[in-house]
Amino acid sequence: MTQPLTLVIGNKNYSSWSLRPWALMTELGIPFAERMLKFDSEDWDENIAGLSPTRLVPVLWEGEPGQGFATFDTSAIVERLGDLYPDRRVWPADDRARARARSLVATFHSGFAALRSAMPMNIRSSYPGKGHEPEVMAEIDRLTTLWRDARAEFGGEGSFLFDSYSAADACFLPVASRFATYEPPLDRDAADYCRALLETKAMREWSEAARLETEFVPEDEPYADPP
Ligand SMILES: N[C@@H](CCC(=O)N[C@@H](CS)C(=O)NCC(=O)O)C(=O)O
Repeated sequence: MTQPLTLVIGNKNYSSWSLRPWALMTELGIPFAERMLKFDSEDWDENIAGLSPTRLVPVLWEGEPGQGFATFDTSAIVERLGDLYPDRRVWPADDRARARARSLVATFHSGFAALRSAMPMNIRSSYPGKGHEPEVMAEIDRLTTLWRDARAEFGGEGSFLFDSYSAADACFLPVASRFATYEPPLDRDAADYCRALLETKAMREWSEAARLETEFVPEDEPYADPP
């Protein structure tokens, strides 16, 4: 019997890593409580050490947060969810599709630094044209090619990368959000895929909450002056 789950997350406007497991759990109907620690807050300073062994978010707790069992880093959290809920299709059922899904997630997790630094997730903001440096555009081209190839080989008629929504799609939600904020030119396949991601129920719910947040985190705001 799985103990109650709590996901420790950061600000919804900015925390791209928190969004991934939150959306995956929400979309797959895995019950959990949310504990938000806002960046640069007293709550963060007082509680991050107790709630996160790495002092980063997200962290998944089984049982009492801070006392139960912690899994940290999004990749490990996704694998833990797959172990706890083998019937929920965290990954595609077909083994080659699953291998490709894991390849896409791993390659994004460990790379695409130019895209991540020039286009930090900022759901409530709109900066069309910002961050369109050549190295960022080259990464976008590489990533959208990986998407197109996965969809062509495994996606069937659906809107997602594989036959149904999976951890791979959750991984790319923040990318779709970045593209909505910075509006780089995208080919039609990539634009359609991003639209499908942004229209998922979990993403709409998260984005609605993100737009209500007012905190300004300077490290994530290269294109705005503090209010
Ligand atoms: N590789 C980690 C990255 C986690 C991460 O960098 N989280 C950011 C927020 S999105 C964080 O906690 N930043 C707080 C800090 O650096 O103090 C993962 O996949 O979970």
